[in-house]
Amino acid sequence: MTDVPKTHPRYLSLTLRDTIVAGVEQGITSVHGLIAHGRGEAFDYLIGEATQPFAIEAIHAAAAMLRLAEHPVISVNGNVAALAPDALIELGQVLSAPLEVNIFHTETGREQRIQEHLLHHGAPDVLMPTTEAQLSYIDSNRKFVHPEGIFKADVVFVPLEDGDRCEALRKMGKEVVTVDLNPLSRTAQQASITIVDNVVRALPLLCEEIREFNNLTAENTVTRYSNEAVLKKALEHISRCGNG
Ligand code: PTJ
Repeated sequence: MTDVPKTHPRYLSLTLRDTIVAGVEQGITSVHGLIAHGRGEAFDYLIGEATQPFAIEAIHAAAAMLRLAEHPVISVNGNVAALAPDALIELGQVLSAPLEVNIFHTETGREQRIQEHLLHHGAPDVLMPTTEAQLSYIDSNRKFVHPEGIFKADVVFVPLEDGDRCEALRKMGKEVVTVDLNPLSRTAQQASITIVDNVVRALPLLCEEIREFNNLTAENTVTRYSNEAVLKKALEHISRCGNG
């Protein structure tokens, strides 16, 4: 790990960089994941490296949607596995939902290493992609899913996604909850609910919100939620920052 001192003004951001680099070194994160992380960092900088009200609004709706789901599933790629394994496991526990490995960049053994990493962190079980169940409308490695996991899910939590699968899942009639720092990404635009925040900040807040969840107002929360309006607020926030 880095020798950056804790007093460094960018200590947290630099520590996260170390974590993602360690993910690559352990063979969990794809080397492409470093580029995705850098893009995320740029947007995080623009939103002020803090959870903003538009993210809180989306987290509230996401908690309701995930709690109302009959079969929610948490999709895990190489970036999220490295950045937030404990929070992913906690989310699985509060929702009683399975974690499922699903990656875009195929590399021998990486899916197994992600599975082992999550089991090592205390996940009770981790579903793996299969050839038995495949998503429609998509050609990449992401189409291979587990029949009892993403294939069967009514709501899929897919943080840091590439747009294709989000679109495919929506076409298949599933709801998608994502976390993406870029409000302009295809995933952000196509998901049912987009939390525009860093996944390391958003996941613990989402778990907390689900724990304090009020069943009586849940349906209303989901019905009233507008992802378009929330993304607009995120973009307005970014433009205000840009204008000083
Ligand atoms: O492990 P794999 O093979 O499935 O690959 C995972 C990545 C993330 C490399 C893959 O899904 C990919 O290429 O994603 P994209 O298309 O680069 O999109 C990633 C999105 O996540 C971008 O919009 C980034 O801004 C955003 N992002 C990056 N880091 C974070 C983030 N959003 C939230 N929190 C972050 N820490």
